[in-house]
Amino acid sequence: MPSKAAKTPSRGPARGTSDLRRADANGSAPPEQPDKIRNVALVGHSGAGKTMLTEALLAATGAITRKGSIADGTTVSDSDPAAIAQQRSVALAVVPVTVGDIKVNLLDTPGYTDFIGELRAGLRAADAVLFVVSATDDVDAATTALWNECQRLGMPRAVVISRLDHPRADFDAALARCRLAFGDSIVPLYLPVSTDGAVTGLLGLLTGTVSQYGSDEAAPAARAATDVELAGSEPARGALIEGIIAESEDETLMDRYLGGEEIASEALIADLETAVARGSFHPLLPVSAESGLGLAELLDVLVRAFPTPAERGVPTATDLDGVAAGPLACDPEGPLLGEVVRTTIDPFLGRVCLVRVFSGVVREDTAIHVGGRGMADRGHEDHDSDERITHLYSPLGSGLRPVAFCVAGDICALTKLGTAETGDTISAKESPLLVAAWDMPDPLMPVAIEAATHGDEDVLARNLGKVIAGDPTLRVERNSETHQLILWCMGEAHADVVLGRLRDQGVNLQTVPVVTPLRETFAAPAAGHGRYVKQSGGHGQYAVCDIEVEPLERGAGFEFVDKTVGGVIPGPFIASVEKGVRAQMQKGVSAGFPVVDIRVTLVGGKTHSVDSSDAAFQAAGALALREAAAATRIQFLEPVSAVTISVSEDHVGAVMSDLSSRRARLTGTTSAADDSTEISAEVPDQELLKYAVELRALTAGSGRFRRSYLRHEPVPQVAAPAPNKSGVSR
Ligand SMILES: Nc1nc2c(ncn2[C@@H]2O[C@H](COP(=O)(O)OP(=O)(O)O)[C@@H](O)[C@H]2O)c(=O)[nH]1
Ligand SMILES: [Mg+2]
Repeated sequence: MPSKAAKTPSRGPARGTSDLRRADANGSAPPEQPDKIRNVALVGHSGAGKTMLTEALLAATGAITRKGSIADGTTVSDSDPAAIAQQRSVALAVVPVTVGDIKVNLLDTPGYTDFIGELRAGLRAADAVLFVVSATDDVDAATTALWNECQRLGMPRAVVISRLDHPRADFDAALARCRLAFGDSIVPLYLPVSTDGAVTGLLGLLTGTVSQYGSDEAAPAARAATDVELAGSEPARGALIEGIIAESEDETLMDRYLGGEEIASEALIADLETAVARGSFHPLLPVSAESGLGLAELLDVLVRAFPTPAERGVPTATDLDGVAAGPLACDPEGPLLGEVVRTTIDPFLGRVCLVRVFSGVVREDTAIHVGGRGMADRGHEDHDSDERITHLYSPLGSGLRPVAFCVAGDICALTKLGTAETGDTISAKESPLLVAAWDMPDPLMPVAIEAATHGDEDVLARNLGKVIAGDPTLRVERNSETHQLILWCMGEAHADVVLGRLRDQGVNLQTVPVVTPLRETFAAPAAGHGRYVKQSGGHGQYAVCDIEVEPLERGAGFEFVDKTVGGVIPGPFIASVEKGVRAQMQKGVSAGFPVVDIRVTLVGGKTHSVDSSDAAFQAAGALALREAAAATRIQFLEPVSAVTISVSEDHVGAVMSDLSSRRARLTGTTSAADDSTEISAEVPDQELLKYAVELRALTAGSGRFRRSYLRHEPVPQVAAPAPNKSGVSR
């Protein structure tokens, strides 16, 4: 049990106007037991109202005195300059609210697909998920896919229909859309009650009482439902009770209910709470962040029905040699096990790591082990180090409040850890542990960047490392053929945020068109004469060589054959010719791309006893290759990738016809278990530059794809680059 008491609440770095409203936010001491904690991820479409709901829950629990607004950029969740600029969340925000003696960590996730890395981090830290669906909009495919994923993982879930105060809000239609998307197991606990077309109250289906909301946000007045209201809600009440009874562990209930017995609502509520925590029952609640409608009811569900961290358990862990660790539980007395779910760079505090603690207690002034594995392909080498916790905080949006400890089940922020990166495991120094790396989606949209000036290159290199450390959905590549610096991003909005962060850190950079690493080869055999002769004044230069060039099969590389006779070129200079040819191949003979798959045969030449040199024969070799290239057609080769696209049945046609416009070669389709189809194709990389964005547009956000480099193939004449106009920066 934590021995130290929490410090007097003080505040993190002041940032944005929302800080002014946080004076008493989250002022209580951290919880000491996991059963006093709930971790709830808010997920759903961008614009569904997650951030405003979070803000309204903060206000409803007295943590802030006044709600901020999205338009003014004053919410607790969205204080990032990029979020304010984009008018939507771009990062995960942890916002604790206190309900009685329970701390509910709300994990407000960004809804936009580009920020799926932030969503993953939120899910990793959560024990239950709240799906926020706007009463005015459809449920998008990405949200449905996430629901199905939570279903597979058995993650407890509830749904709120938000923005009910909106003039276009239609609860019944929204409920029908949720059922269509998530299945019939979605059952409302409350129905909205309207007066003159506006929603003014909530009818509790189990209690038969109505919470009547006034014009102000003060606590609603409770009253008994009228007979008309009760009659109107009867079908929904019946469905709810049957749903609860079907999930109840008390098997006699169904018979008693069907036999006409009135089941006590307390018993039903208890069964409901158990079924929600187990993940087998999914209640739906109507809310309005604007009017405060449904917030108290929602908090009640979060606290009473959502599982405690102890009920959700601990991810499996191993020791550093990969041997399974002993059984772990969400227990403050257990060995320390936590995971860095997010890393950001704060201009004042440096690296800030958000840590979900699974077992044990994180305390100030203790030695810990920080370890990470399995992310080498994203530029995160496997690493282990022992560090010391010097600064421990409870996060509130981007604000931080110092605390002395953080128990199993809770979420804290650690600063001053030199090596910790997203996905790393935090454990006790004397018994280091590792939890398995999580699946991170592959960034598939390349963005080429350059430092604006030579002087900016160092600043860019230094800060790039910091940005990568915090963002496992970003991959950095220095292309060895085009020499471009490529940031692989999830999409354009993600790229904007990444570039914005770099610019904020003082990096002066610009984006440039991505150059596809083409290669050049000879379309037909050709002969080249290389004559490098300079005999005016001083020491002369003399080298002449004749070569024949033939194309080889794909992947053959380069062969050099000497067929000269009679020593017309002395041995060392033959090697010089080869060197010159190779150097020219690297530089290209037409558009600046490297030449591959040719055989060069040296057939003749001339030497001068005084003026011939290694340098002269290198120059002659290069010249000969250029001459040969000029005498024939140069064939460009382009990289082609094997692409596998996973898409729902109704989008297969659109994806197929789009593929045919991308010069793709279909190699097969298979149908997967979950109603989706996998389309395999070979597609030139040139056609995939924006596919991450375009596939999303084609499939209403539901399509996914993977790609891997297959081989270089001839570029059709129409798609070839203009000769000698090199787009390659060297
Ligand atoms: N009328 C009304 N508008 C809302 C409500 N909640 C959110 N909004 C607005 O809907 C937009 C999106 O809300 P936001 O919370 O950023 O959605 P998020 O992307 O899910 O976080 C913003 O313009 C909000 O002001 C609500 O309860 N009522
Ligand atoms: Mg948001």
